[in-house]
Amino acid sequence: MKDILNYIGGKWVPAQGGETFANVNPHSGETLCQVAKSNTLDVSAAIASAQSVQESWMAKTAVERGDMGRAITVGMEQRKEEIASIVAEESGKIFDHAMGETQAAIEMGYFIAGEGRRNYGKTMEASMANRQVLTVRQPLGIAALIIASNTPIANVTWKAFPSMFCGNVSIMKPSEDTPGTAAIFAEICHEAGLPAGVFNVVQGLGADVGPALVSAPEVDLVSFTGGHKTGSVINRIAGERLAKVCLELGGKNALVVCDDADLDLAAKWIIASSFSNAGQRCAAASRIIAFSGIYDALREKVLSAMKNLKLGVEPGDDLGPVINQRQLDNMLSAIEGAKAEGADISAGGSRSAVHPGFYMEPTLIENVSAEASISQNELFGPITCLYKVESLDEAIALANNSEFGLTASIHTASLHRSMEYSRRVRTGVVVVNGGTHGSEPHMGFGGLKNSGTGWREAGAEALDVYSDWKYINLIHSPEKI
Ligand code: TXE
Repeated sequence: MKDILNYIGGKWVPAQGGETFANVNPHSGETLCQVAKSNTLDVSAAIASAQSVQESWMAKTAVERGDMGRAITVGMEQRKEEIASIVAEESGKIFDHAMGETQAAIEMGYFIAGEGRRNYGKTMEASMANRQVLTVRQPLGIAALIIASNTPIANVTWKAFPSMFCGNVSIMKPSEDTPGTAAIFAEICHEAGLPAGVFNVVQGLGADVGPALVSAPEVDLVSFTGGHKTGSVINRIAGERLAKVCLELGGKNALVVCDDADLDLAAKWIIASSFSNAGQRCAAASRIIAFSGIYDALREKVLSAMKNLKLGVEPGDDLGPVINQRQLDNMLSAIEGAKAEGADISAGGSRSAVHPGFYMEPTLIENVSAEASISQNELFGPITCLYKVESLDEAIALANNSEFGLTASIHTASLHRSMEYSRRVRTGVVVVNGGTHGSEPHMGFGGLKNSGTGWREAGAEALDVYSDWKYINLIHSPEKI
């Protein structure tokens, strides 16, 4: 992989301080390339570049901006193998999974491009005669797009396409763990003829460049995907200057299995939701809640399926490494903490030596209290906990016993149980007889409590994040024929 520079004002430039950091392959632990390690000077340069084209980009019609998004998407389609390879290499994903994510990122591009010929508003009549009102979406200005590493090309396009479509000029700060994915996206934007300065990429460590980007008075919107602790810091800093903030944060998602469920189906979805992407999904199932009558039978099915999971990044493997050493260390210490609180590690629990990279064994934990830190904290790895309940009420109370509220799933043959759970569980997404993950580009996504701040990204709902409504009142007088 070639060294990665910043993309500012349509040019590839090194960090002004001349520093770089290593882009590491989590599967092997090897350095892939060096990356521009930016500081506040680079952030200022990106802001100046964005400002220089803000008016001209805003002046484009929604159709023109949508068509530019389609040209970029076509470019992604033409280079999708290359994109997927970069995603796979720097995030430790199996190539087919990286390609699936790339395809979803492309679908997001086509979906938002289509909004160019929709972008619907409303009209309404005033109480007085000869006064008509129409609503139009208007751009916000400069958007700071700060993203995490778990699904890198999806995280790029979930923000870049709607932000650009709505008429904003954008500065993206990719995760330091997956810099190459945003870089190839910028290359494709450049090749598609996106005007210089409309989309900029500032590479670097969150602590070095994040605060400067978030606190800059020129930045009108901060859209962030990452941990709730970082999100809270961003919300405070940007909130103090009344900037618009959209936070897509973590989850501690519950998958409930009732005593009338199809246990083979439930076990299949437990494995997929808990361990695919090495559990690095905000929508991962990290709490499995089973009715006591089927607990042992379900447990056996899950444990035997876990034994067949293959770690690695080759075709046919099931899960790769976690993204970095720090995350792996966090998980291992969380497991030690759970054991200290009396939990049983029924499978896994250690670093896997199957490959030199940051591999965590798929882990199942039992006999842990709902209040234990491992029941409450998002670990973002292939670790899930199994709980026993006697009733649907108890399952719902346990599912809601979390500071997060992103997704939830229930397995049951009962329509009433599925509707009762869907109504009462405090999350943004509910799935019946499936996994806790799996939304699509045309569906809004987001959660309650520490999972978000009320916005929904993806779907047409994303336009509400990246634009504001204007109400235009037209008063016409009969005297002025
Ligand atoms: O996210 P971080 P990380 C959760 C998950 C994970 C935890 C940490 O629980 O264990 O977050 O993961 C940038 N100002 N999720 O380290 O630290 C940083 O450089 C501005 C759930 O990946 O939040 C990166 O680009 N920016 C989530 C981005 O923020 C700052 C997906 C995310 O980093 C910053 C990922 C600062 N002060 C993690 N500090 C989901 N919803 O899926 C860091 N950053």
